[in-house]
Amino acid sequence: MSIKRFITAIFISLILSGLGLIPQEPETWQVISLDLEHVPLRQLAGLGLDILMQKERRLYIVSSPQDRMRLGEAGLPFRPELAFSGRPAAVSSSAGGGLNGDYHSYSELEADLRALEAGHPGLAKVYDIGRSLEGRSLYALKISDNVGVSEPEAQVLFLGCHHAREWISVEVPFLLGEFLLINYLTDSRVRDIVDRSEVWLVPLVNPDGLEYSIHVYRYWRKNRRDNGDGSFGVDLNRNYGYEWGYDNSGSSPTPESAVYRGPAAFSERETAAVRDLFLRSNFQALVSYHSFSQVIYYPWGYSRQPVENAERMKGLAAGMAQHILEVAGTVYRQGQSSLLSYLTNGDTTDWAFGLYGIPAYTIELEPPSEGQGGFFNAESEIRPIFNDNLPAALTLIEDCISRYVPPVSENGRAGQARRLIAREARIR
Ligand code: 0X9
Ligand code: CA
Ligand code: ZN
Repeated sequence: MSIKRFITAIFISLILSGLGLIPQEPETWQVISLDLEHVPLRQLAGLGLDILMQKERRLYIVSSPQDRMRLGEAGLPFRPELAFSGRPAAVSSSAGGGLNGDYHSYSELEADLRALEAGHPGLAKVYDIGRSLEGRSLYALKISDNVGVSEPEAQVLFLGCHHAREWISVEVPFLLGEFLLINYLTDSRVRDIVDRSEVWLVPLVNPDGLEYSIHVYRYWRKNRRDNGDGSFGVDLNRNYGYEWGYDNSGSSPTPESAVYRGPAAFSERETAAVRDLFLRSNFQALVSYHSFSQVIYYPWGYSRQPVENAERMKGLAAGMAQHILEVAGTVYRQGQSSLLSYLTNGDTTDWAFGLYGIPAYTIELEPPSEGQGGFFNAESEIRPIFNDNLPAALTLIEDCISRYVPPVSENGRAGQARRLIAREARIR
């Protein structure tokens, strides 16, 4: 555009914006993408752009308002993907399949959980069980018959994404929920499970970390607490309250460490939300999905001492590994975490087992090694990884159903009857 036209355009837009007639461009960072068919890479050289990645002939860029202005002046067309200013409300889900592909972002998961709830009334209910540090909702999906009622049924909890970069660990619990709901009417095994248990899913324990991993730094692990010393993040899988900070093996008191355990047990809103969900519930078993290395761990993590009286927990681990193997021949090892890998303290499963005595597992999903992809699972691997893990999850729930004894103080009819009898006995 000529100088004259440029000045005229600025003049007109100043007048119009003064009148409030054109919406102000938000002063935010945006992920934008350019079509490389139309914008050759060499045209972008020299613009000093922060290139995020190239995917399917599109180039993704983290852009400031100035970057976008320069692109506009150079006549290079771009498409907005995401806006962010570090505040969750500014993050739109307009990336669609773009930036994080088929994986769920926070807002995509929120929408999909709500869609499951809306599509399966009476069977699925979304609960807001807390807020992350940056203000995102921590969502739980409950799946059961009469879902609005708390019935005396076995409750099993599946958690995902304590660690931001372990994207696949969001998908497996989410797909488990979707599977149970989609197949409820047609599959008698699924119907039995849903009718006789309460399955709880929290696919995204660490939403702030996940968003940071999607938009800023793919390898981020912790949450996004500002530690006040220039470092960020607490390792949520070191922040639980059983033998928290027992020693410094695999758990660090140093804020900048990737395994920083936080200033106190349950100092983080995300772990406190899981703890509070436990306090309101009666879970019979827990699985926390992580990635990667194809292994099923059970406590202890804080000590090499063997767990006592845990034959059932060990037997179930062996059974789950066998079920996974039978799907497609994928080998998951299983055993005590501190013996099979390294010592840690303050992890989810030590706490659940240590405090509640329930079988508690960390399942490290595929692949087996860094060399085979590490934290990066192809989108085409999401389904097969879920399929591998489905029978193991179902049999764990079924085992809990078969052993379930309703508590004496439950609110169901039996409990009411017991209370009435007790009252009459007192009156007499
Ligand atoms: O270190 C962790 O929290 C888990 N591994 S991950 O690579 N997903 O971070 C493993 C926890 C299992 N517990 C022990 N190894 N003690
Ligand atoms: Ca029920
Ligand atoms: Zn992990």
